[in-house]
Amino acid sequence: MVMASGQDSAVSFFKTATTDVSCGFSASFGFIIDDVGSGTGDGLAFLMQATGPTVVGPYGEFLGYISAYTKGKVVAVEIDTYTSPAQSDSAMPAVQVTVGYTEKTRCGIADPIGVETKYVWVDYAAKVLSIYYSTDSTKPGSPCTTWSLDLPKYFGTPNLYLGFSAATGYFANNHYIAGVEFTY
Ligand SMILES: [Ca+2]
Repeated sequence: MVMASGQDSAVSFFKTATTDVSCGFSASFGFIIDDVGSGTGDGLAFLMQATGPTVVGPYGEFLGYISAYTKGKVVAVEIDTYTSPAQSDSAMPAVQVTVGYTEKTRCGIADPIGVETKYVWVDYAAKVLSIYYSTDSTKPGSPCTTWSLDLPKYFGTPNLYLGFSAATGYFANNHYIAGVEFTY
C-alpha cells in the first residue's frame, strides 16, 4: 500500500471498525521507505487513537498525525526519519513510542531507508506496549523497547482505531506499508 510520496504529502488509513484493546492486541507490519533522490523525510507511524477512521494530520514533520484533531490523545510508534528541532526529536534513526506527541521511549536502528522491507511488531498486553523491530520477517525474541501505559484509561475508552500515517515535506521518500496483521 503506497503511503506518502512526493513533496508535502500526508496520508493515513485506519481499520474502519474500532478494536477493543482491553484484553490486549498484537499488530505487525512491514514497511519500505524508499530513497528516490529527494532527501530523507519524514517517516511513518503506527497509530492508536479514538477520534475516527478517516483523520489525517499535517504533512512534513507532523507525520500525518501530529495535530489538534485528536485533542492530543494519540499513541504512535514512529519510524521517524527526519530530525525536527520543532518536534524535539532525538537524533534519528529510531523506532520510538510517542504519547500525546511526546517522545517516551525509543530504540536506535540502522538507517531503515532502502528497497528492502523492514518489520515492526507492536504487542499490547498487561498495560505494556512492547515494540520489536527487525530487518527480516522473524520476530526477535525480545522487544527493542517497552512502555507502560493503560490505553483504555489514557483514551477514556478501550475502543481504538488502529492504523497508519506517513508524511513527506520538502524532503520526500516514498513510504509503503507492505502487509499488516492484527490479532486480538
Ligand atoms: Ca521527525
